[in-house]
Amino acid sequence: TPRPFNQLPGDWRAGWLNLYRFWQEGGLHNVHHIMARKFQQFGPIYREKLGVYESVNIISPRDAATLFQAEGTLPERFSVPPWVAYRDYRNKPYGVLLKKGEAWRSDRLMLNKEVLSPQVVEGFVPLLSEVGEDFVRRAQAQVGNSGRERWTADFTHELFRFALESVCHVLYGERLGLLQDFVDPESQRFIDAVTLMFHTTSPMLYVPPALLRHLNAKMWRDHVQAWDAIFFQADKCIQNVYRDLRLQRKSTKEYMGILCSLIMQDKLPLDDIKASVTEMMAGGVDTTSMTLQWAMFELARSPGVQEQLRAEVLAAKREAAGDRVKMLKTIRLLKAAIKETLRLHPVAVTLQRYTTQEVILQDYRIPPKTLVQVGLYAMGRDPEVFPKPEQFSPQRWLAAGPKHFKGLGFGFGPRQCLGRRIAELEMQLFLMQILENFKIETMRAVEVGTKFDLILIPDKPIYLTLRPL
Ligand code: HEM
Ligand code: 2DC
Repeated sequence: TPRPFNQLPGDWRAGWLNLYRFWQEGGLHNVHHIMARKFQQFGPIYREKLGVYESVNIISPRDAATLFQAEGTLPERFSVPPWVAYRDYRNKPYGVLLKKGEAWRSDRLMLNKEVLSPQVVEGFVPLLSEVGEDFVRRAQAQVGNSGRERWTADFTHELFRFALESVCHVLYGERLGLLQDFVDPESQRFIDAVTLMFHTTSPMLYVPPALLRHLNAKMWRDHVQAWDAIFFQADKCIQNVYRDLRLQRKSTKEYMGILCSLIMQDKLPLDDIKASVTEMMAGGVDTTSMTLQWAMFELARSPGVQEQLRAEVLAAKREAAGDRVKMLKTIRLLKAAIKETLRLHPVAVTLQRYTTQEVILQDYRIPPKTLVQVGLYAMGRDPEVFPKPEQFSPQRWLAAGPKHFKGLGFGFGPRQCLGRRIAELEMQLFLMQILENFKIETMRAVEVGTKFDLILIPDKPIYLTLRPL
């Protein structure tokens, strides 16, 4: 018979002591390393208490399968307290990210139709390709300007702009012009605000924000300022589209973007549309840009893999006569390379679900309403799950063998990432266009580690070189 909950390994009895140790160890930016170490210490399941938050942590794909298969129709994840606190403080409605229960489900079903369904997603291809082409053009200009036949830089900010331009093109059907030489300072403010919002979230993750609010701590004030800037900018974009639609300035022939479709459907209240569109605009910046940066870094370090990908892309291009939609159907290795990037460099350190019924994990009884976390970062580097985990090998995703609950970078099930299809297409098209035009190189053999800043990011700048083929 399964063992009782109280026998779970882990130091879960002393929540505040644990939180204190965590701070001392510099845990703030090392959540992923601490988790990996705890799995080594306690085995594939452990119970933990940090401050007031209790969780059970698992690492194996089998346990992840058990968890997600029991999640039901209204799955709930850990809802990031400072994000909730901001909305309550400013009286802003929640979007799908923070809604729960039936309210979440009805919004999410409407959004799925316009954001995730295969029919509409194909319509994103021309919009996202156009942005990719502009990036390539800009890179070529930079190569020209350098007078050295190459462009070497820390691409972080270039990729932030690329990502925001991309997500806005599909959301609003309009270009912001972020890949031009002159960048609108307002858009740059939005990008900086999203980074600041993530950065100020992590220190407040385990301290009840109500407490910080009372202390009026600088961290909380910065956090509020960051969200204010995000909502202000998003609102301006949304108002623009709304006005153009009302004045019938938009041509109804071509695809007009996700926001227009949602407004014209008229099935969601405008406030709910705005809340979720704002979340998508903010969610579309650091996520795809960091993943692309990691992908280029890995390809620069594995020139053999890079050549294989390039060969695949060029063959696909010939066969499809340049038709991007067709090309996307044949680039298996490139898709695997993105999965492989997210294995080593997931955006989310964990996936979380509250159990709704009792589940058995590693032969322990886990009661309902328990927060269970899948250690995504730890799983990606566990040699039991991925042999030779340190090797960047897209091929492993195409080889025979079970992949069941191993590729979880975007989460799972009805609560998985809403932007998944946008993110995947954006990254596939970007990498395709880069590989068609440039060799990606790194100058030095610098080891780059990972830092937790709510999302996982590189712990130092990554310098990359693009060299025309
Ligand atoms: C949720 C990852 C890009 C919007 C999530 C979750 C993960 C994730 C792991 C939680 C899923 C779960 O609990 O099962 C990623 C990664 C990205 C990415 C790895 C890119 C590489 C984006 C983009 C957008 C976006 C581009 C916006 C267009 C969202 C939203 C949610 C979410 C709104 C909450 C959905 C809900 O609760 O119903 N993402 N994401 N993400 N993501 Fe993403
Ligand atoms: C952070 O312990 C660590 O996709 C916490 O686009 C558990 C946790 C809960 C939810 C996760 C979060 C972590 C990391 C960032 C995620 C978020 C859910 C969605 C969000 C993974 C792992 C993200 C980046 C969204 C953000 C949209 C937002 C800007 C409006």
